[in-house]
Amino acid sequence: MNFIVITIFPEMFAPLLEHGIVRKGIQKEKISVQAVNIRDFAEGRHKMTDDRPYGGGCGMVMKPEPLAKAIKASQKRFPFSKTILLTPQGRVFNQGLAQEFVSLKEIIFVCGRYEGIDERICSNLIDDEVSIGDFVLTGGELAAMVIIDAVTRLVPGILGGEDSTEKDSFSDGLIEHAHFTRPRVFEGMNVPEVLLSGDHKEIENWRLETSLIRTFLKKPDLLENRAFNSNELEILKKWCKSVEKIIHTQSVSGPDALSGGQ
Ligand code: 4GX
Repeated sequence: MNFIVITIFPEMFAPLLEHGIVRKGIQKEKISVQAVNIRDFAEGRHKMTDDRPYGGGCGMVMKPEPLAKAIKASQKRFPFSKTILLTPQGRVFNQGLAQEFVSLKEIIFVCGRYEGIDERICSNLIDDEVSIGDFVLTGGELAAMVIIDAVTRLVPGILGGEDSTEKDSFSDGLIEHAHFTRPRVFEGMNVPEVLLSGDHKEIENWRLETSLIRTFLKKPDLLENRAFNSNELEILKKWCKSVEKIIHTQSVSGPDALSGGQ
């Protein structure tokens, strides 16, 4: 997987490339990230990359010529690439898009600054517009980094345990179960007993059940269109029975039965 980022601030990408999984991916030659400086394609003594907007108004717009040259040079180097503009107007990035992007061989990210880029760039040189969320950044660079980060961890052979990306939240449509590590007691709070039992089947069950509960409480919409497997259905039926039992107790003993002890 090869990424090019087109930017006026190529140095911003160094920290992403020097740490953690992205660095590991580069070392293992599973990914590459190259920053292309738009200024290198600018003309004149000042190498200007922005200019005042036609029609007036505040703010600056990125000039089309250097940007077009930078994009064309990158597309020439990456003939099979998709060119993506980071903009709040784009479709919102999510895990599904990350999975879509990881199947691409090459991606070119165009990072705009100021009020944006000259409209005439969009019509011919941009394949797709993506946003990382409904808020306004000062430039596309952080958005590109977010996407590179999320896509990189899906590239096969980069994360240690091959199945750990498949198991984590969203990839299987449920929120992840809780995690615990040593010490056994932290600030008076215990690790759930079942996790110390060594019974792997029970542990798997507990994880699935807490996963389902957390999804039900925090993101119930994820359960609405889900095709449940038999283990999951068992757990849902168990809850159903528990709830029915509670309701049944009420109707047999009457509403006053519970306040009797007060
Ligand atoms: N998710 N921004 C881009 C300048 C700009 C505007 C229009 C091209 C076209 C953002 C986001 C984001 C702010 C990056 C405006 N460039 N990018 N920039 N949210 O807010 O991706």
